[in-house]
Amino acid sequence: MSVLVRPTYSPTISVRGIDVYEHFLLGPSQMALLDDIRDITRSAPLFRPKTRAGKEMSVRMTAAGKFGWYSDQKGYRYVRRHPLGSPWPEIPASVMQIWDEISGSSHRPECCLVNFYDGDARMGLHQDRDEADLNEPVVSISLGDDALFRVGNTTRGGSTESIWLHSGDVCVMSGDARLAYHGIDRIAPHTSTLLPRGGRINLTLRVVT
Ligand code: MD3
Ligand code: FE
Repeated sequence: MSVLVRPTYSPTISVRGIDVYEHFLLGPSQMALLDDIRDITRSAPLFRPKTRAGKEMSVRMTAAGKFGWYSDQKGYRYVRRHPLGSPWPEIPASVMQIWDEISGSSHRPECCLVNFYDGDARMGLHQDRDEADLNEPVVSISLGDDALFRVGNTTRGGSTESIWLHSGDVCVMSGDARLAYHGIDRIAPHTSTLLPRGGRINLTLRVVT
């Protein structure tokens, strides 16, 4: 085979249409990504968004790209600046490469959301539907401690299925799965040594406009 042909990858699990590429990233790539994430959090520090009800979320967040995610009493929305006032840093080339290898999209992601979970953090079941084109996939990268990921249906209620996401796993949500309700029930502390002080980082890549 020509060396110019790109490798193709197959998901190792599919749960409700979400394709999971387990251990897609080997240790050295995970460490390189972590260095790039540290650059992001240096210029765009993690913050704790507030829900519309004014309660602080347990997940801390920041972002890279043209848009980041923000939430306060006015609700959830994409914004062009970090709450401290600066534009978001650029999406690292390492992260763009993963999108190019796995998304199947010819567009570039405009938002790389960085979610940080400490041992007690969780994310309730929700849909991601604030993007203009819901036919564009979402790619998610897990780093650090294992997380119990739950996925349901495209409408609220009904049955759900859960799987553990591990450091280096990459998920692709496209088609009907793009609108599935999903969330993180809990983190399993001390299941990875990637983050010196433990916890989990999730990167989600989205085309916003
Ligand atoms: C299924 N993040 O940022 S990643 C989110 O682990 C979010 O931080 C979780 O849900 C996390 O919105 C889950 C897996 C994931 C991400 C986006 C999706 C699953 C998705 C969008 C549509 C459907
Ligand atoms: Fe989500």
